[in-house]
Amino acid sequence: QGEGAAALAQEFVRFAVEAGVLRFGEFKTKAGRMSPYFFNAGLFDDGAKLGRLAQFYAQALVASGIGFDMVFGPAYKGIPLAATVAVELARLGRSVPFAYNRKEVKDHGEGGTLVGAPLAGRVLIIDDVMSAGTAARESIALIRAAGATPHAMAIALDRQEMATEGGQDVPHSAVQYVRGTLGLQVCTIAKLADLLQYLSASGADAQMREHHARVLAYRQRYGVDD
Ligand code: OMP
Repeated sequence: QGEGAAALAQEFVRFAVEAGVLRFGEFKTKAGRMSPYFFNAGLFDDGAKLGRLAQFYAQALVASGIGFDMVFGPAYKGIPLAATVAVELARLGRSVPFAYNRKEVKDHGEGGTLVGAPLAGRVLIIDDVMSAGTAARESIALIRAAGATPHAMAIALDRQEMATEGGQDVPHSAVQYVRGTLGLQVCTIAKLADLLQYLSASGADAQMREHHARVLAYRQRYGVDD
């Protein structure tokens, strides 16, 4: 991680905490773990926050140097993300085609489950959080079925914790699996290590120190090495 990316990650964590999107407490994750923090991207719920979020994705993408021919937003949460990121990329002079899927199969009108530009070339999938990687696998299958190439993924937060397979913990994260086994490039705005750094830098605040200790304990139990 370069200096610019590290600074962007800190700025993003601060933004997410201040927006109430990244919260501390006790939360149950999809994998059934009790987590001391939770990132709920659905709470970027006004125009200003959504616009700022899209800027973070676009900046991280440009800095990553990842090449792609179009963006795809998986239903439902990926749709506004990919749409706003496509707008932001165009603003930066990099307009690319945009598509998304619907979960329901339509039996009238335009038909099919894909909306927007035809899937073609190197596709960038835009999603919020990767935990176990279930959503990623679905998008990849859909893009392949359309004859395009799943090339990269952009996510806001990499939780850097063990993925699960058949209910069992495995010693790698979903991001590591997507990179290593599926061969996609992954761009993340921030990861668990950035959250820990943010919390330790806020150590003058007793509450933040407590959050830091809890998140650290969580990482010791479920975290993976970089
Ligand atoms: P996978 O599709 O298994 O990678 O899990 C991603 C999903 O986990 C997200 O779409 C959310 O439903 C959920 N999630 C969060 O959104 N934020 C978190 O901090 C943690 C989770 C989670 O349940 O692990």
